[in-house]
Amino acid sequence: SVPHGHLAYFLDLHPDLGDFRADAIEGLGKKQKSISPKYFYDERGSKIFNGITEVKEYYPTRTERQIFLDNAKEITGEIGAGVGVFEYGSGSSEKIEWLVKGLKNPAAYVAMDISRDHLIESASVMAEQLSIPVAAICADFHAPIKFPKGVLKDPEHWLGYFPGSTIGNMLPETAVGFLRRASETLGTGAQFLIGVDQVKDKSVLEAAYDDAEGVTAKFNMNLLVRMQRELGAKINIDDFEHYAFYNEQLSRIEMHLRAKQATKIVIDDHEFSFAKDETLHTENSHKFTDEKFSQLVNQTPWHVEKTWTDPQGWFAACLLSN
Ligand code: AVJ
Repeated sequence: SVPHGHLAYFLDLHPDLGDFRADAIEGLGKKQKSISPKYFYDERGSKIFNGITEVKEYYPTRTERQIFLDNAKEITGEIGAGVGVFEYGSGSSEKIEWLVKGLKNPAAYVAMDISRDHLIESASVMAEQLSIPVAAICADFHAPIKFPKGVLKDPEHWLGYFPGSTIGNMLPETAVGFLRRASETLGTGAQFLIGVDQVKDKSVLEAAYDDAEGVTAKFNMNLLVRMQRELGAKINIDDFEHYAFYNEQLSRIEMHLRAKQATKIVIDDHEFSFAKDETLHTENSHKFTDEKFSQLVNQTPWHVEKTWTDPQGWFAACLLSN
């Protein structure tokens, strides 16, 4: 059993955490070497990511926060009374406070996260800080979820909350699957408030993913550090460099780890050679226009109800209804 302090409930759906060793070996064996960005977020990686959100060039976090704060009245008005808030990825009280404070009689806050420890920790803090029932569900983004019956009073409707443009990490077809699943989870009459990073000048995008302080580089390089430490991989870390560029065709930032010279990575008895300039693809971060995002949403039971943006149009808060 899991200690859950003041939580209304703690539901553990035992998400598949993935197998770093198997996935690294498989990904390094591909023609375009690749690995899932989910492996960025060990304890050190999560700390470095928090650092990214504070660097000058990384506009998404602070722009989204400003959009929420500037439009809180209108957004919460559009959502209405008595909703249950379901956050994809357990948040911090800063990310949720404006919402819970602005909503009329919110019924509950339920956080979902794949990391059990992180979830229990952050949901417990929320339970102390929010004056509404707080529950937690340990699950994967893509898992179908049935809310436990009879624990919390049924909300008027559910509001999904997915800030940060994390949806941009998904390939378009994966995002469609995710949104369909979310509609099933949240039920009919639901809404979904989602942060969506926008297409913009290439130089702004590329600077956001290659900041002068090198925080993003450190975040990316942390994957190699993790492979060394957790998998006993033999890697000459200095042979690699952070590489981020905007792929205009696919409207996405791609992050790679690029070999500065011919080198290799050895894991167990697997040897993976890199030619000079060959890369390990570590992340995609898709950027959207209103039109492209609507096209994606319209392949699911959702439609875009309303969109708020900042004066530069760099980021959008989209409210969906199903
Ligand atoms: C957490 C996925 C939204 O794509 O902007 C930041 C991750 N990667 N800098 C993003 C990230 C490099 C971030 N998301």
